[in-house]
Amino acid sequence: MRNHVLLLTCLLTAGISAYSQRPDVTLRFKQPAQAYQEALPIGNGHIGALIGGHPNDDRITLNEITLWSGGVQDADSDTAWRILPRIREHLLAGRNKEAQRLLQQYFVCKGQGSGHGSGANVPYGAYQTLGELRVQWRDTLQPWRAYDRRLDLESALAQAQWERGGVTYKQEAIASIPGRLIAIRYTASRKGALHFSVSLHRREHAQVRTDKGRLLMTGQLPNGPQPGLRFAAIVQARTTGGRQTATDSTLRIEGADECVLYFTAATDYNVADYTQRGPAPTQQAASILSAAPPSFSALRAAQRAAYSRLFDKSRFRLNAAAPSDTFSTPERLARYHSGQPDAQLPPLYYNFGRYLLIGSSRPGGLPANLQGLWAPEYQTPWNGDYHININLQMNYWLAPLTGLDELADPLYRYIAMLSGPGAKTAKAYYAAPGWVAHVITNPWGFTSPGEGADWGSTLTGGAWLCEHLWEHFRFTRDTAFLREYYPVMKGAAQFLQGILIREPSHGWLVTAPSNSPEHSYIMPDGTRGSTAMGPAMDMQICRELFGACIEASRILGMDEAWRKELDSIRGQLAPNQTGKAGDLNEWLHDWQDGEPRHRHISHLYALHPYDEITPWQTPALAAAARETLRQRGDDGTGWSLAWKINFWARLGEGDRAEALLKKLLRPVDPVKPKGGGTYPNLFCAHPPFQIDGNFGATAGIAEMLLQSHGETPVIRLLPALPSTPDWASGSITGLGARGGFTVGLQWRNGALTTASIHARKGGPCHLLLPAGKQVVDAKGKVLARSSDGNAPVTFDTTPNGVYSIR
Ligand code: FUC
Repeated sequence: MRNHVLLLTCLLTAGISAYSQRPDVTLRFKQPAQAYQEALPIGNGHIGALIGGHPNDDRITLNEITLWSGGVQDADSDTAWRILPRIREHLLAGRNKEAQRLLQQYFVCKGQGSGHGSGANVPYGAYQTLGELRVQWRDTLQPWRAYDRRLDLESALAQAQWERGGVTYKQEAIASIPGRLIAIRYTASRKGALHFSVSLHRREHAQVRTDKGRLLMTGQLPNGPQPGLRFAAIVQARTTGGRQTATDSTLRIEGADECVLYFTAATDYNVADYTQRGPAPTQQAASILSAAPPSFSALRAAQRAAYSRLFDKSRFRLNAAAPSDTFSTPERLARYHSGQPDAQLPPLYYNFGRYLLIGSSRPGGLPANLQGLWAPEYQTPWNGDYHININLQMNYWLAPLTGLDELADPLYRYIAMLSGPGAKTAKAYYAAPGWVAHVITNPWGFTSPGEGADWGSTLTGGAWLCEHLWEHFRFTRDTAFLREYYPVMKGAAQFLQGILIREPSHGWLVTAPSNSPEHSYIMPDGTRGSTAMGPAMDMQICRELFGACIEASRILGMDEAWRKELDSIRGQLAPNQTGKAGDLNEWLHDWQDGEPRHRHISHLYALHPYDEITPWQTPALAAAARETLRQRGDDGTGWSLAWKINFWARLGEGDRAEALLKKLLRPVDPVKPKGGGTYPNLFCAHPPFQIDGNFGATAGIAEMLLQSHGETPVIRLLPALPSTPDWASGSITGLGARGGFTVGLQWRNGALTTASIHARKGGPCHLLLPAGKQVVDAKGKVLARSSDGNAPVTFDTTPNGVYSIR
């Protein structure tokens, strides 16, 4: 104990100048950021910044999550439904090429769609940077030295420190939760040593001026040729000592002892109704940033409390030591890649993934986009949008697993929002009831097919999103939530129900026309194409959503007749099939892959995220899934690697999952990125930067340690623990399990030692209890004992009851 106190005192007095870091919660650099993939992200779900910490000319990227160009448009081709019978005739007769030709001609969106991924100046729009906050220091002739920069994930504080001319300078930045403020404090070891100018920049569509001593940026983004969303940002400086002056567009700080820069921003995007405009952004920003904002310490204390409440819900620890703590994060990545151990990197990645979700998703805002909310670009890659053939979904896999359910609220609302325009799209293309969303979506309610028939016509995007509504219920047993969102699920199911046709060989019900996300096939006659009927993923999504609606309607006591109908249809859907090569068929037929190593492995949807295939319930299909993964290989884009971690975890193969995690942690150069991996600041490299891989791998780590699957979910402790020394001993708290449980675990030498289960709702708990273990309640009463560790035990729980396994 005395040693601990001593150590703590040393650490506290050393501040950040000592080279100590907590390797599972610290990102660390020895240089200012040269590229944004070296900068430190901070955010509160509404606004965010990338802090580079440059001692001469610091350029801080600023973001606001609703800052989207483009606007509401009608991109539905209203008479497309007339061509549907002809497309289907071709498909039924095996003339896929003709079907795809018609699709490209009549069945894509009206207008320019996503602008081929560069839609900033077309109506689809793009998520854009708000601009840059520039801090230019006055005395830069002398070089800086003793540089240190770090992000502490436990307190969500980004700091940089350097020395120049015998003075130590320090920059500390936080994104205030629950406020919509970012605050950056500058201090120096000598009084009166702060001299710099502060300015705001945006390359286009903005004006900056000073207003009552503050910087005010206002602007309006384009909606194609029309004016679009309006925005405003305010920067205010509060100094202690010295002088602060404002010129036309710059704040000058001279001889200050301390300076705090406050930043806020707002747009007139209306989250409650995207077709309407919200209040004027300038007024919104002015009301957030009052003339006398709270002190940095007050903001920090409030932020710390609000942040810790979320971050501390789950903590993951591996007991093996990290290498010497003098290494920076990029050095650690390089060492790890060269095969040197660093058992603290997986926990760091896990903590960072959760940190990023806390920073980019917050009730009342939009969901985390392709870059979360951190983007320095005016034309973000793929418009930084909401791709719903994997990417948006992957962003939220971790939420129910790692104690961050409440942060998925923007996603749930977004799904409900899409169901409005999606009903119009369903009529326009399929003359079908319910709603549909295809592949690309934006905050302007875009649900039409994309502009390319080969990729843009996957019709299960919206239905896949509904999985998140159902899973939220499975994890929380929150019936009020289910009642609220059931109509959205039902609408997506009604659409699918309305478009199923019978394929000629077996009479199975299939979707048509669709495709398997972004992949292509080669038919036996050599025809290459994408358009198909009944791709495996569509059928799995139908089974999952229909199953969810059947159970939900039963729980809610509604729609009895429809439930029966769905049940009967569900049994007639084309099943999962294994091909002659032993892998799972991606299409209705055993066709060859257009790209055998393709990044999407959509037909394994049934293995993850859906739990239709599990090694214990469907061993033959699990073997086919394993073979599919073998054929696809272990390489891929960032998110593809992350998905593979989840697949291997579901197959119970911890070592493969760890191997994939190691691949994902391969260092990627921001300037010359090549292949999937990790940038110096741990942002996932598709490349380019896409945050889905960060979130997906965080979920994957959780899946390695705890799973809960099946119609009556059975909790499995350590289902895919790697056998390597790094993972041999450790602990994790706060993992969510289906049925309304929160689980904590400890293990040593690869075996579970103890676990605790918190029954949030109460009710029966089904658990695969390891051999030799028993379940006891808070009073020590034994509720269940394991026999051989292979058969699940069931015990009753009371609401808020806590149970131990020992
Ligand atoms: C999907 C993927 C791409 C990329 C894009 C944003 O379409 O196929 O790899 O991640 O989304």
